[in-house]
Amino acid sequence: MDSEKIIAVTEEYCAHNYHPEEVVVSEARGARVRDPEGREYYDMLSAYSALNFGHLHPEIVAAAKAQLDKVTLTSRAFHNELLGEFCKRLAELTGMQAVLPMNTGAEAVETALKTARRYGAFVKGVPDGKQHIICCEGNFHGRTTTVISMSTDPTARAGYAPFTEGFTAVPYGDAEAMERAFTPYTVAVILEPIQGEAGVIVPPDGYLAEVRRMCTEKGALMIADEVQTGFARTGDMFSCLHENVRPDIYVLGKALGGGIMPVSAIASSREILGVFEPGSHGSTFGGNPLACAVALKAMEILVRDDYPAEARRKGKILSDALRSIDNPDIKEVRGRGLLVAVEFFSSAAPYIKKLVANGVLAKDTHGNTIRFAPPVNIPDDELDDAIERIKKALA
Ligand code: IF1
Repeated sequence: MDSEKIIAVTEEYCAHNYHPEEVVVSEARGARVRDPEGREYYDMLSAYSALNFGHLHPEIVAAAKAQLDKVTLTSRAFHNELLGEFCKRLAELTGMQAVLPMNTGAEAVETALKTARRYGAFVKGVPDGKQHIICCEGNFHGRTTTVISMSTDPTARAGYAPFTEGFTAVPYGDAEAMERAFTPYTVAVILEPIQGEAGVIVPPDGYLAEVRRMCTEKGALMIADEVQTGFARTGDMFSCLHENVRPDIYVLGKALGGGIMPVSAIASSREILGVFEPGSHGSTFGGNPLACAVALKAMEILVRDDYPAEARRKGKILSDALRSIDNPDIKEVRGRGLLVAVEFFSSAAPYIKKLVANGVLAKDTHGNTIRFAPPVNIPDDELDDAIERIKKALA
């Protein structure tokens, strides 16, 4: 079928919970995708940073194919060969001791919230039902009802009440405001080291270290949601490392699945994850052998090919190029590593259309900001070509 017919069927039968660009991606490899008519595009969104390894990374595909000939799903009712290896490797990579595997980012966020509440009740002695968690204005942590209970975005909340209680949102980047929000029942702070959906908001230097200090002083758990910023995207293996901060809980997802399938997890200490006993939390697919095989290969590649250094190097090339564009409508270029945003004074929509017309796929957020997040392993010549096309579209 041609693009038009494909889009019509989708419009007819799929809920309109998105407003996608009118581009059908029918084939993809690396940083490039192709539509049914053979038109080619550079993917500068990377599925919101789930494609750090690009489309169909050959080694990850090979790992998936090999596992498909063995076993893909056991549930946690039985052991499988790879779960222990996966948890060990992810614990080492994060500098933590233990891991709880899930599937989507939102599930991992929910798992972190449940961990913190239980830790507060069972270990800190907070009366069960009084657990309090501090989050940040402008946050995006996923789409489940408890997670949007933390959201300050009316679009994410309208009509979904009643919400889960026990959250206080404070201005992002403001350490003093956060310090004032602590109560004796505060069991955790949850934040993105860089806010993605809010438009790639980079907090002031030292902010993460301040949050770490507060949580340590007050015995609250620091939960870093690195679903989008993790796995080299912002130029460090994890964005917290930019300030040498170790959170109590890492929330991880997206790129952990190697661009093949959903894989998420929380990584923490054995003591904190000790709040779980059999039957107290779980997931049908969490930790399945296919997910572990894909994630193990992805983690191997991240380190072997030094993705953090690649993100820093290419991020500078991209940011410098975007800053060189002479267009008075550009308000700011910001970001870190290969998570870069261009904010316009006017709507970003017309620029998105020009980008698509120039063979570049990107998406706007909050109407006036375009996020650029190519695969971290985009070849230099393709990055240069994509930049030339972006310059033409945004000039
Ligand atoms: C959409 C963007 C939105 C995330 C962080 C948890 C999750 C996400 C920091 C949940 C997911 C995705 C979801 C997708 C668009 C995209 C996104 F910020 F990346 F651009 F929405 F804000 N924590 N972000 O960024 O992970 O359950 O989706 O696996 O929902 O529109 P998930």
